[in-house]
Amino acid sequence: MKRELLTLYLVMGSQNCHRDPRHVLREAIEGGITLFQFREKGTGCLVDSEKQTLARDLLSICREHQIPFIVNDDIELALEIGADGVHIGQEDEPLDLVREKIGKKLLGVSAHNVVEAFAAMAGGADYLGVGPIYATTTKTDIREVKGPEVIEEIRKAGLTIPIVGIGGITAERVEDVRKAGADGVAVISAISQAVSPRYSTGKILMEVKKS
Ligand code: FQP
Ligand code: MG
Repeated sequence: MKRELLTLYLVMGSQNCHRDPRHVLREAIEGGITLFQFREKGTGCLVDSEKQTLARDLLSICREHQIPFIVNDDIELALEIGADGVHIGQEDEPLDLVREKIGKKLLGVSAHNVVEAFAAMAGGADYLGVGPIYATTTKTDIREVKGPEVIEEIRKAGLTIPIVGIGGITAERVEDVRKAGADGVAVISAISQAVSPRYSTGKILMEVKKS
């Protein structure tokens, strides 16, 4: 994959939004996100047909603007709607099995340390989501906060695979995450909870580009 796709990665589900997620996604696209992950998970999230309908709506918005659409966890949904890829964590379906199911689609894998990063790369991940870099309240079942240093360690170990940092990242923190060796940043709240998702996206994008 092209590393530039990871420049500003929006991860989001309806549970993260005060407003219609379709509206939030459109604004984020106008602001300049480069990749989108549909993560319908946690308290208040949609399930079954409602989840599927929202996924299809957000996919078509992404398609209108040539933004690749990744599905978190739910491989079957990704295949059903024709998503561009999936993201899985250490507690999700095994990597080899997922790769087998999705073929050439994009495969993102969460890694929390150098050992997991090597294993994900060996298993055929296209990119790594590394974190939580900073404290976050979006996800409750999280590992300990790592700081940008974990990305530096993975780079020092010789891994050149595309990496996006995730967890509590704001515009002010982008520079440190990039300096550590990340190709880009993934955010949920910084965009989905913003008063103006369009403005916040633009601000974070500017920080990534100048770093
Ligand atoms: N990195 C990214 C990405 N997306 C994610 N969803 C995660 C990490 C976390 O399985 P996981 O993945 O550990 O937890 P959950 O399924 O609750 O999200 F880099 F792609 F932004
Ligand atoms: Mg997961």
